[in-house]
Amino acid sequence: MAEPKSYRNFIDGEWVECAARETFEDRNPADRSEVIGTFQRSSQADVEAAVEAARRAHRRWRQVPAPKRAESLFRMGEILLKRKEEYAREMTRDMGKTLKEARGDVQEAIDVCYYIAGEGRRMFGFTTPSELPNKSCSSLRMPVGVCGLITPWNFPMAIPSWKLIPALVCGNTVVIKPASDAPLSCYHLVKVCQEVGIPRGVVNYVTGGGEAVGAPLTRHPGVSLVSFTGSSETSRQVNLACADSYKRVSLEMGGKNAMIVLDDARLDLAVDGALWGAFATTGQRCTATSRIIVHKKVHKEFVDRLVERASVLKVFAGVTRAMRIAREEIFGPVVCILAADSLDDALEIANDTLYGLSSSIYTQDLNKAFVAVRELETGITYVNSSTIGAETHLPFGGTRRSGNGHREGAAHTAIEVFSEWKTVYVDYSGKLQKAQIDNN
Ligand code: UN1
Repeated sequence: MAEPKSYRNFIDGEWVECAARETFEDRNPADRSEVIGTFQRSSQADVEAAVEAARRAHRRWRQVPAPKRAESLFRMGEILLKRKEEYAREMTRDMGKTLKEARGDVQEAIDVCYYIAGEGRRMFGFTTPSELPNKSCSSLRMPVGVCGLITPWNFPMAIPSWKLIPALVCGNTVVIKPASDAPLSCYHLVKVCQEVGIPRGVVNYVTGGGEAVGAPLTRHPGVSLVSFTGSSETSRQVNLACADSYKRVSLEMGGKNAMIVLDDARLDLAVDGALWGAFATTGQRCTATSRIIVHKKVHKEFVDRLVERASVLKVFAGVTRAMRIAREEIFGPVVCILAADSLDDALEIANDTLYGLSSSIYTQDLNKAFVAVRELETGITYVNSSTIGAETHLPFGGTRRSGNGHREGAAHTAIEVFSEWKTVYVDYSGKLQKAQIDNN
């Protein structure tokens, strides 16, 4: 067993102890006797130092041309690729997902780096004709400022990368607080930022609890944007704190994701998808399949097949939509099966939830698949595939209590989250021209 290491905060380019000089232990969830490391138990004073450093660094970082910022992010992808195995192994010890899935988590961060590196040379704005002669109109993307990033334990490298990398390419500086249950993968990500030469103060890493570190970050007047992934209840508190100080806030919350299996579905495929969607990462994904809505004609056969394959696991069949198990997010390897009479009935059941993150439908009928894509009120819909496995270059996020209208991942929509529009009018007529007046 390796000696537990002592990990520090990263503030203004230095690895420092927290002001209170207190630490907490990060233990291996598969073997609680293994201490992976001690991390700083930070508080408001550390948040303040980190925000101050980020504010100072922002003045310079925003002036670095975006293609240059992006080159550093590309190099981060190269380093992560080289260390994929090492970081995946450490992630497994840190938060318990299988090695194969941990590799996928690191890969997701690599994909984000490569994709966003290209954004450095895109980040498109718009030009449009003016209503007046000899005048140009355009709009540019500007950074938002200091971003407070608060990330969960279940995708401990992927989700920090969804937020950190787009924030940086847009010219923002950040203070990142990883989940206390799994702070190590985010530490690695921040180390790599340092290694590729991202200037001091641009990326700050502060560990500690939600109340002690997360809350002051959401309240701090020097923070312009908060991006949070976690439960709907904590998101509500984050949202309220951000409202007080007029911050932009992007929230990624839970799900109660439904998979519909119609009577013409390939059941072998649907059973494979159900097992993967419900039980991968032991169901600890916000995209996990937690309701399977099966057409009554194939209900018995589907349940038999699924139960046979999942016999070592617990499967809850014969559920009705009013039951708590069919309504509340469990975030564990639990799935419930509901019966439906028709596509319309299945869609109604699927939409009968407070959440709206992911959904899926298994059918061989293209017409029904497209109807489902249109009618399922979720941010993501899969056809003939389970509810998990989003790719980083497409918008990620949900409707209702799964999100607040933003889409992260690393898609162009992440650039929307982390940039501010500046509209520029250039009048080269050499005289005073009045919009809405002179041309009417
Ligand atoms: C999450 O569940 O919190 O789509 C994120 C997926 C992964 C990301 C999940 N790429 O399942």
